[in-house]
Amino acid sequence: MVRMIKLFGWPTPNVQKITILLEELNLPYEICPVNLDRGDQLRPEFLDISPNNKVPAIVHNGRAIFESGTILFYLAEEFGEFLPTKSGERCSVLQWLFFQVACIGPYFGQSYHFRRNAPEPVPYAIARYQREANRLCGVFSAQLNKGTYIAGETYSIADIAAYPWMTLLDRVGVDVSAYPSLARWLSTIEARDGVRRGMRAMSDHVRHGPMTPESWDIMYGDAQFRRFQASGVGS
Ligand SMILES: N[C@@H](CCC(=O)N[C@@H](CS)C(=O)NCC(=O)O)C(=O)O
Repeated sequence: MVRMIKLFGWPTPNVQKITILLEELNLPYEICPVNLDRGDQLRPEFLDISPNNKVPAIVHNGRAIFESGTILFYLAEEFGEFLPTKSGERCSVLQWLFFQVACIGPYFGQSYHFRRNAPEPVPYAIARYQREANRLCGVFSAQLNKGTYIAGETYSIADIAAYPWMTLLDRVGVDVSAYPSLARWLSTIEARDGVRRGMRAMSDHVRHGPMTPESWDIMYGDAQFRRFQASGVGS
């Protein structure tokens, strides 16, 4: 019997990776919303589960796991799908999974931030992260010239990790028409039922309208540091 998985999240690309995998695996799960605009991610009870104050996190069989790449790896291992067992193929999936969490996520995230959320325009940062987002799409697209999926002919957690971020190309300064293999891959992935369900899973919680000054402070301002100042860590 599958014990219910608790998913702590908010409708963001890193959380959509997990809802896609859960839907693809047809697993029952309970969504525990962590309202990032309100600062739920900074509450002590959430920090016990996710010490870096970020979503996603899961709790399964009494074990708390944070970092989206680790959660994808754990669920694929635990339920025996979307991660090959043979060492060479497995390594190929893991390298593209790590490429997503180490490169695509952070650089796309910064490109998005400086284009949409920075308090003042910083042309160097906008150009720097836009160029890097484009360079990474070049790497991804070149790999997709060699196979249907990012790690070859088998759909895997590496595709699942990349997809939600690749739906944001226009917001990070990338014109998808410059990357035909990436455009072809996007259509292949978005046609999957599990992907569609996973992308919609938290749509009831999407914020409509701009960020308020209070939520900006929570996400990017002093609120991120108060707990360290209060405990004396890092002072
Ligand atoms: N490396 C982390 C990144 C997670 C992350 O950046 N989550 C964002 C939303 S996409 C978040 O929770 N931000 C809240 C905050 O920074 O306070 C992962 O892949 O899980």
